[in-house]
Amino acid sequence: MLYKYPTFVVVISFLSAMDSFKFFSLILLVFSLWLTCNASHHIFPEFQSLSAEVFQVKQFHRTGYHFQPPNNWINDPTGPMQFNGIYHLFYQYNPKGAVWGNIVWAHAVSKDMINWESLDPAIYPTKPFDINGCWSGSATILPGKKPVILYTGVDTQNHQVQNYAIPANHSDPYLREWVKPDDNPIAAPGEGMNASAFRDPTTAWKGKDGHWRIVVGSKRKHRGMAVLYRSRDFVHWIKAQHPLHSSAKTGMWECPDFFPVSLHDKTGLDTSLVGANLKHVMKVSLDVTRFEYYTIGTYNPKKDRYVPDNTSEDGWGGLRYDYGNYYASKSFFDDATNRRILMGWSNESDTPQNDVDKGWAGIQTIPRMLWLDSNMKQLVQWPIEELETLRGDKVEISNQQIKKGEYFEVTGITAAQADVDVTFLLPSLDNAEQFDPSWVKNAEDLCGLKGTNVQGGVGPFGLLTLASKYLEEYTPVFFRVFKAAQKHVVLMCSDARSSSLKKSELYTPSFAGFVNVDLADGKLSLRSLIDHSIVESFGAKGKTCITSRVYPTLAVFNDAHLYAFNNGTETVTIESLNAWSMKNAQLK
Ligand code: DQQ
Repeated sequence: MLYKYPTFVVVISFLSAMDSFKFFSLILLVFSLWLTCNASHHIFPEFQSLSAEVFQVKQFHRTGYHFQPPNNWINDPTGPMQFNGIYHLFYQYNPKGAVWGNIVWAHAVSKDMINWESLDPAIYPTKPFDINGCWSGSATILPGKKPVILYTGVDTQNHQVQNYAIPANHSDPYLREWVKPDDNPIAAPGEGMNASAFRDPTTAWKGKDGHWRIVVGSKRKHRGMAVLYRSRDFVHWIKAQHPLHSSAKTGMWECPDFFPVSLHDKTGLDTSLVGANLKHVMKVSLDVTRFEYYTIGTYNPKKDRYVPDNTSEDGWGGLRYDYGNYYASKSFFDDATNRRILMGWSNESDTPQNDVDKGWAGIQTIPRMLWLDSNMKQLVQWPIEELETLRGDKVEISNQQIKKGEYFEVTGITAAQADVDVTFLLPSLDNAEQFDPSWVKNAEDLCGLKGTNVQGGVGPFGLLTLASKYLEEYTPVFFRVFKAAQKHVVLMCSDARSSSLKKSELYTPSFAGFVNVDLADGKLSLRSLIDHSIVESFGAKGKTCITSRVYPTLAVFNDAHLYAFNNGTETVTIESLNAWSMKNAQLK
């Protein structure tokens, strides 16, 4: 059923009273300062070892099909791999509390990366070279089917060093037990290196000279860098004279990831592959702002240097895997299915005290397949197809017009736990709003300025996810099309400002990114994975992705609703909308 949106307008008009650009700029400024002051993991010693068992773990806002352990804090996915048909997810975990601290490598295994069985932690502090923490790293499968984990240990002097671990028993299909040989560490911060900025070794790649290479994230003053190491035997590593790549004023590079992508299709490539038919990707996680950016470029294996293409901005304004709450991601090549798979962590947007109260913090996002777009300038991501096995009841809508100011409810599915895939058909773009070139630098500000409530020409249109019945709460995910000099500019937003009645303590940004899409066919698609407190959205078939963490108070369980809306003057048509209730994943 279609509604003219009186209620919607009342609610959003109320919001719009506060919705001045200055106000949100101020909020953004305050938040940037807050983030800057709180770079790296926030330390809350008083909470670090408060066992979640003493608190009742609240199920409210826990997810149904995203990976979470039963309680406590989690962060980065580490060393994801597929070995003998079993997928391994290791992740940073605090066994003693719901804030960051006491970090070990927790371990879960799966046959499909959706249903997981948790095992005992694989790596935890026991040795002088990791006694103060077992931090992030990667897995490499050496010839002869020998997996090796490289990880950062925090040693007795609180220096970050790189270590290796190998399975205790290769014939255990789950590789439950890992051994840390005594010739660790394999790399320690040398003279002139910052011992607290030297971490997160990548998966290794092998050169034609038979030497393995890895990079380790680091910084020199404010220059972020990927320090290069080489080894013939995987045990003795020598630091190269120069980094594989570095970039001024980007600060500490955490969790670097470096891998090839095919120029021709979606097929994933082995990390060691070089040649003419591929490009390389370098992704880094920026500690200062807690977002990730990547470049597409060329790796010169002879010089061991990586140079980003001039179409990829190499710095703060660079392309992001995800413009929302997404960090410390890591990819791996799945040789069983020839895909490159990306895993990422979605942190809470709530206070540490709330994490402690609820007894858990952090979600792993749905694994994504990753490939190079046909324009060769960016990557494309899409939830792995295995997720579709959790699809239950389905609703289909087609050729439904939504006129200016209308919205309608998508009924018949569990809106708090759903997968929605919609394609909008746009009318003529003649009445799109004019794009001010100064907006190009900051999509998030633009979304803050022009949220769902500011009427446009073509858009805003999209979905209101996790919405309460009378729209007191909703997380809108939507597009807005602008007219620029030579082309149209498409803005995609996932705006958490209206996501919860509980406002004061939450981080509720108007996350946004531009979508580099050709609108010649007049179509724009949006897929959102909605799961109680997370909305993972994929615009234009995965060209722009945004994840939001939200904490509705009314739009929970069966009281959550899903709407499609249009607040542009131009009618848009839903060419097709397919929405599914999602079953729970099995998380044992
Ligand atoms: N988390 C790990 C570090 C890494 C950071 C510690 C990124 O190794 O740099 O838990 O979130």
